[in-house]
Formats: sequence, structure tokens, C-alpha cells
Amino acid sequence: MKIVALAGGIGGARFLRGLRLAAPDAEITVIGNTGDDISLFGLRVCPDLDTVMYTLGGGINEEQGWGRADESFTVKEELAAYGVGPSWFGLGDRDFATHIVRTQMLAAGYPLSAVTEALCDRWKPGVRLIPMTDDQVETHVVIEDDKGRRAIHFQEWWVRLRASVPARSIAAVGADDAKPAPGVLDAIQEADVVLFPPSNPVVSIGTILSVPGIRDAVAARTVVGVSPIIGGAPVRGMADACLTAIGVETSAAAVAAHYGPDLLDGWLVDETDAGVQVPGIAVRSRPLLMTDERAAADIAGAALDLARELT
Ligand code: GDP
Ligand code: FO1
Ligand code: CA
Repeated sequence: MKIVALAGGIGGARFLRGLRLAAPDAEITVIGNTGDDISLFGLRVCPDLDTVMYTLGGGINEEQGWGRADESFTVKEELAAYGVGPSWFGLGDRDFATHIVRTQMLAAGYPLSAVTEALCDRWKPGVRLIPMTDDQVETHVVIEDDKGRRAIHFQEWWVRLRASVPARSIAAVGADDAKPAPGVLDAIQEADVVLFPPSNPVVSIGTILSVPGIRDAVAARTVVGVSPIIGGAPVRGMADACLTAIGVETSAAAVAAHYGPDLLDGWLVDETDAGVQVPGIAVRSRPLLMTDERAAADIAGAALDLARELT
């Protein structure tokens, strides 16, 4: 069986760890969000790709959900001693090595997809991880504060401002001219099912779908999604602020309706949202908290069951 999953960071990675357990014989291709990527200290940082790679490769900081386990911050402290910022983004020493390797390979002319494959040679995530595009796409957030109306990088809005300033709008800068990375469209076209893990519908799944060609390719397959919204709130993160920015209510039903029946065939909602109906989309309810790998596997198994029912 061939499975494609679109994935952001934590929600995507934890779901994928369950999917690997639920479908051990499947060929799983993960299309990763690169809209969160940012250049810091001359280094290219790809938070969502790294979160998937470290989580599936056993190197993630489990409590935090991002960054490396057993991490230290000596380089960060030394940079701060030079007065070199930004100080609001916490890059650890182990994590730095990943960004150095990536940046070196990019500078040598390798596309991000080849760099990601090389990094995964070490981590052996058990899935094929492909960035959505080799072109630079960066999510920017338009805010309005005492300095006026301006666009800032998504990481600055989320990590520095902790989403305390409302997002007026959100844009994937560069997406219109981006091409899907090699292998992305082929994997989707060959997939028996495309899964949307409970990733952020706006700045993770939405960003991947904004790369020209990906949405249409996905829409042609059987697509089953898992709601990241439970009882009217995200389990963690800023999906509510992102949904508000695009005029979508923070509810499991509204997210499914936002994807729409042309894209989504099936939708898993939490048991607290049982009874939710979305025209044109088959909705099933079950516990959706990924408390551990087994719970995530049960959710992934339910998504595959629903896909089989709808195929
Ligand atoms: P990010 O890139 O690190 O923000 O991660 P993703 O975009 O992949 O996923 C973020 C989403 O995961 C958030 O909107 C959360 O609500 C959702 N999420 C996190 N943990 C869980 C969980 O246990 N169950 C469900 N259903 N959603 C979750
Ligand atoms: N999130 C934070 O809240 N604070 C940080 O200092 C931080 C550093 C960081 C470094 C590497 C990395 O891969 C992720 C990191 N994250 C940090 C997580 C990341 O900013 C976001 O959660 C995602 O991009 C949102 O998906
Ligand atoms: Ca993300």
C-alpha cells in the first residue's frame, strides 16, 4: 500500500509515528511543510522537516515536541555574548549541526530535497520525507501594532510575540512561483490514500496545498484528514489565531468545510465533537488525543479504515 501524508511539525510527526506502527508494510511518503523555514546566523533552519526527522528518528525532545533531546545551548550563549541575535529563537548545539550540514549542502548547489534525503540517511525515519518544494517559500504574518501595519516572519510572530498580536492575514511568500519538489506529484498520483495528519490547517497543510499543482493532485485521490481542533480549540499551538486570520471558525466542522468536499473525502473528529456533520464529507468520531505512540497508531489505523471504506 502506498500512503502520502502532508505534514507540519509536532502534530504531523506524532501522527506519522503512529502511522508507521499502524501500517508497517506500507510505503509512506511525507510531504513536509517548508513555510516555517528561516535563515538565522547565516544558517537555513527547517523546523517542520526537522521535527518530523527527529521525531521519527528517535532524536526529538519529547516534552517540547521540537528540537533535539539531551540538548545544550553553548553556541547560543556565545552568540549572545557577541551581541549577535536574534536571541528569541532557541537553537541548540546538536540542532546547530543539522543546520550547518544543510546550509553547506545548499551552498554547494544541492536542492533542499537532496539535502533532506542526506540528513535522513542518518536518522532513518522509516518514511520518505520530501519537502513540498525546493524553492524558497516563507510564511509571513501581517500584524498591526504601535509601529503600524507590517509583515513579519511567521517565527517572529509565533516565537517572539507568542501570537499575542492578532494576525490580520497570513501569506506564503514565494508559493505562487514555487514548483513541487521532485517526487511530490508522482507520489501523490501513485498513492492509494492521502492523509492529512492533525497538522495546522493554515500554516502547515494550507501552505503545502498552496504550492501550485499539489492541491489538484491531492484532490484527485481519496483523502482522509484528522482534526487538530478538539472541542473548539487546538490541542496546542496557534491554529486558532491562524484560522481567525483567514476567517474560519475554530471548530472541527469549520476546518473540514474549509478544506471542502472537493479535497476531503473523510474526516476524523474527536469523540467530544461526535455528531458533527459536514456536507459531502464522511465524518467519524473517536478519541483523537495522541497521548502516546499506541494512541497515535489507533488514530492512524482509523484514518486508513475510513479511507478503505471510501475507496
Ligand atoms: P507544528 O508545525 O509544530 O505547529 O505542528 P503541526 O502543524 O503538524 O500540528 C499542529 C497541530 O497539531 C495543532 O493545531 C494541534 O492542535 C495539533 N495537535 C497536537 N497534538 C494533537 C493531538 O494529540 N491530537 C490532535 N487531534 N491534534 C493535535
Ligand atoms: N519554538 C519556540 O517556541 N521557541 C524556540 O526558541 C524554538 C526554536 C526552534 C528551533 C528549531 C526548531 O526546529 C524549532 C524551534 N521551535 C521553537 C519550534 C518552531 O518555532 C515552531 O513550533 C514551528 O515552526 C511551528 O510549527
Ligand atoms: Ca510548523
